[in-house]
Amino acid sequence: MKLLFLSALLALVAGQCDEDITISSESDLSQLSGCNSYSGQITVSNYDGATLDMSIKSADSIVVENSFQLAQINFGSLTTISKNFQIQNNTQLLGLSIPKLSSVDNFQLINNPNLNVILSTSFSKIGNYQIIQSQIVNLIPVSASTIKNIEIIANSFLIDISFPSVVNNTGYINIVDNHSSAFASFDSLTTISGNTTFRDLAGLRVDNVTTVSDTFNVYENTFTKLDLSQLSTLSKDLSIANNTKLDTIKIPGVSNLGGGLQIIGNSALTQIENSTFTTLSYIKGGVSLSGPFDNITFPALTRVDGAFKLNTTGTFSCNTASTQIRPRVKGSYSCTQPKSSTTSSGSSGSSNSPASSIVINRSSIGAACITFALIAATLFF
Ligand SMILES: *[C@@H]1O[C@H](CO)[C@@H](O)[C@H](O)[C@H]1NC(C)=O
Ligand SMILES: *[C@@H]1O[C@H](CO)[C@@H](O)[C@H](O)[C@H]1NC(C)=O
Ligand SMILES: *[C@@H]1O[C@H](CO)[C@@H](O)[C@H](O)[C@H]1NC(C)=O
Ligand SMILES: *[C@@H]1O[C@H](CO)[C@@H](O)[C@H](O)[C@H]1NC(C)=O
Ligand SMILES: *[C@@H]1O[C@H](CO)[C@@H](O)[C@H](O)[C@H]1NC(C)=O
Ligand SMILES: *[C@@H]1O[C@H](CO)[C@@H](O)[C@H](O)[C@H]1NC(C)=O
Ligand SMILES: *[C@@H]1O[C@H](CO)[C@@H](O)[C@H](O)[C@H]1NC(C)=O
Ligand SMILES: *[C@@H]1O[C@H](CO)[C@@H](O)[C@H](O)[C@H]1NC(C)=O
Ligand SMILES: *[C@@H]1O[C@H](CO)[C@@H](O)[C@H](O)[C@H]1NC(C)=O
Ligand SMILES: CC(=O)N[C@H]1CO[C@H](CO)[C@@H](O)[C@@H]1O
Repeated sequence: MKLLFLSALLALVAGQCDEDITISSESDLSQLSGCNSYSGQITVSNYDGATLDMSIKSADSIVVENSFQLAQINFGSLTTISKNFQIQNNTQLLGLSIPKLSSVDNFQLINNPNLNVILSTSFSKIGNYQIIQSQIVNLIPVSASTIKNIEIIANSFLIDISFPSVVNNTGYINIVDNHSSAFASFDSLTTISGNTTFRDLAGLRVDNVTTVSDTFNVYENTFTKLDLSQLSTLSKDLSIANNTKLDTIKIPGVSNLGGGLQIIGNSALTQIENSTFTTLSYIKGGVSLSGPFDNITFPALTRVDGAFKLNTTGTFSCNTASTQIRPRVKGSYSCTQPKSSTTSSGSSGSSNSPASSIVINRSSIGAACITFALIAATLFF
């Protein structure tokens, strides 16, 4: 009873612990003294100090933004944030100390371009996890098995991007890093609900993923193998573009692709072989393939509902595509073979023959001879 009375008195002296509050100076901080847990949002904006210390244990939300003097944040007692934890636009911020924070719904570190030291424990409960533009070298570990969105962008010193405990991703994943050695690994991950993009990575491990309910994009990475051996459900588009060293793709278990397929600009990818799309039988959307292909095989393909576009600069020919692939395409079909000096087949209007290749229409040999004569005339006379 006495204790209750005492704390009630303290709260009265110290002010409210349950209203949204904005803090912009060290003296404003006294309004929080006596608050252990805070129901409401604490916003620190245009703060005039170099160090921000708070001893709050929990709050609905804490936002620290646009504080250009701030170098160090110390939230030594903080364990729980039920809504948002946002640290945003603090250009001089170097360090963040959250040694006990283990539960947060929306965790965002955005545009703190000098932030390089985070003192933390692991997140045992986390919704969104977003770190954009910092100099951190280590992620805050996640021990939770479920996570919502993951967004890791432009952290140019970050190499190890691993989420070993995450099993279910109920949102999207967007990992766009710029360290040339960055690798992402999700060793336990089985399901991804939202859009997924992996860009600029030197390594990617998502071996155990079985289900992707949205698009899956793999862009501009430098790894050589894309292994999705456990994947059986891919509900929307698959796009693999501009990966300069990629030479092997393994997605043997997807039989129905719920969207389109794009494989373009992968300069080392010469084979789409039996082990690439072993069981793929139906593609709901269009297909766009462009690259130095020597072999293209879809051993189980029966039907492509969308348009089919092939640009082959390897030895795989439009002739072969025309007999092996074209009969299964319901949408429009086109094949180009820029380097080829032989035929570009596919006789309907949708077939393109670029100017650089010579096309011989066998039913109009006369015309071809006239063309040849004209070329010869310009060359020799
Ligand atoms: C962060 O700074 C940028 C540019 O200075 C500004 O456009 C943006 O609104 C700021 N964000 C916040 C949350 O204040
Ligand atoms: C990543 O690096 C590339 C190449 O250096 C650069 O063009 C791009 O703007 C960078 N992206 C981000 C998000 O920093
Ligand atoms: C992951 O999601 C699946 C399907 O929704 C569910 O059966 C499974 O229990 C979830 N696993 C975890 C660890 O949350
Ligand atoms: C990946 O899946 C395999 C087979 O289901 C399992 O044995 C292995 O432990 C999983 N790996 C991880 C890191 O969960
Ligand atoms: C997912 O991808 C679609 C198509 O590219 C896009 O319209 C949508 O905004 C993306 N959603 C997210 C959350 O990135
Ligand atoms: C791939 O590279 C081409 C040519 O540089 C570019 O136009 C295209 O936007 C890139 N696509 C992706 C998904 O990176
Ligand atoms: C690919 O699979 C087809 C059909 O199953 C088979 O006829 C062909 O020999 C295989 N090719 C290779 C190189 O294994
Ligand atoms: C075909 O690929 C080559 C080499 O990547 C490229 O230069 C050309 O523009 C592409 N043509 C079409 C029609 O996509
Ligand atoms: C080939 O020539 C014949 C006769 O001149 C013409 O009817 C046909 O449309 C031509 N085919 C192509 C693909 O140009
Ligand atoms: C596995 C396979 O079919 N390989 C072939 C790919 O294409 C090259 C060149 O056309 C052939 O020599 C290979 O046998």
